[in-house]
Amino acid sequence: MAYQASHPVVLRDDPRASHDALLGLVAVLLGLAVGVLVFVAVWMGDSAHTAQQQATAAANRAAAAAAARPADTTVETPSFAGAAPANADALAAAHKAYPAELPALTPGPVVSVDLAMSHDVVQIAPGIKYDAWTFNGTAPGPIVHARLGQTVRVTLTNHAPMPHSVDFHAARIAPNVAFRDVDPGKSFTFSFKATAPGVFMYHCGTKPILMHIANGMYGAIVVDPPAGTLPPANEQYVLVASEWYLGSNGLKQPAALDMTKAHEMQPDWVTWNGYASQYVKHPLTAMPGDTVRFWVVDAGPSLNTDFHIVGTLLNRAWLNADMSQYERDVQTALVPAGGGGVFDVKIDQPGLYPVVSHSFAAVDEGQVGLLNVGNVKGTMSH
Ligand SMILES: [Cu+2]
Repeated sequence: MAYQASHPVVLRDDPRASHDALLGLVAVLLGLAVGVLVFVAVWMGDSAHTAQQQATAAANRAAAAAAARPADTTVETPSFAGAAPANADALAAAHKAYPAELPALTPGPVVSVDLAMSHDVVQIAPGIKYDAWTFNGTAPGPIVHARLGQTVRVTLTNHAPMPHSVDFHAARIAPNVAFRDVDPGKSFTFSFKATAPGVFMYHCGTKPILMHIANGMYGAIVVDPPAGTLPPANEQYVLVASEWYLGSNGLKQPAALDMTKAHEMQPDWVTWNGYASQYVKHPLTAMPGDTVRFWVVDAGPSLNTDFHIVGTLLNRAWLNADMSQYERDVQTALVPAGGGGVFDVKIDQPGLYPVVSHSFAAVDEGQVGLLNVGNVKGTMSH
């Protein structure tokens, strides 16, 4: 894989730099004051000993004053979690939710996937703008759906001002060839055969990969096992979990990535399909007694998802998207960063069932949606 020569650096105000400069200035001024004291003492005929005592006393007072100052409480990476404009509720209602429905299969031996890579401002929560890097203009990129044995032909076109690439976890292929960087203005096509069923992540693999994934370059590919081998499902939804690390609140100007927060794994927002809580306002739907299948990918870049649906159990859990076997009646299933899982629920009682990561910090940061069973009215009180 070609390494990128240079990367944009997110410039951050460094409060310590100005703090240090101020300390330096105080030190110089103190030094001057001491010098003047010494000069005046000598000039007045006082002994050098007295001047020294006075200078020492002045220095001691300065040190005591410095020690008495409150500790430096400047936060280098403030959290912007939960930032919201006054009309957030109206914006959430007007937001067009990312379509979570599993798209139809493509007939024939080849599934063609066109991925245009570009830099776009996206919304990641009501009123929160983010300078994203995307596949086809959205984060996550398009959901790809293939059948085991089909050939997936991927065409990348780079409209961005820097190299990007794509890494499909569903592929068995030499990554130095297929996942290579594509320069700005260039196109590149590669193909792989879908040799394992499940749900898999795809993402930009250009270094630093943390930066490219955190900025929005990821998506999901579902590979169906042979027809008739899975229990039938009435509804099928694809959910991609991801974290967002913001350098500003994103209210007026789009926020850019804060790499320090990304390294510290301290997100501001965690989302299903790229937008905080979008399926609370625009719930996923099912009817009582339906089998609902969730194809879940955790795009990270770094945090796992603890998949859980409040008010039910996962009737079937194909953990790690191993479609050869499933566990029954699972309460919470781990979907690791860079991994996937497939989960069936069958809910008989009408109601609103929250779909969450049971790592509840993530819920507070937006990783929650609702499954509305039976078209009930209202919303969750919690
Ligand atoms: Cu990239």
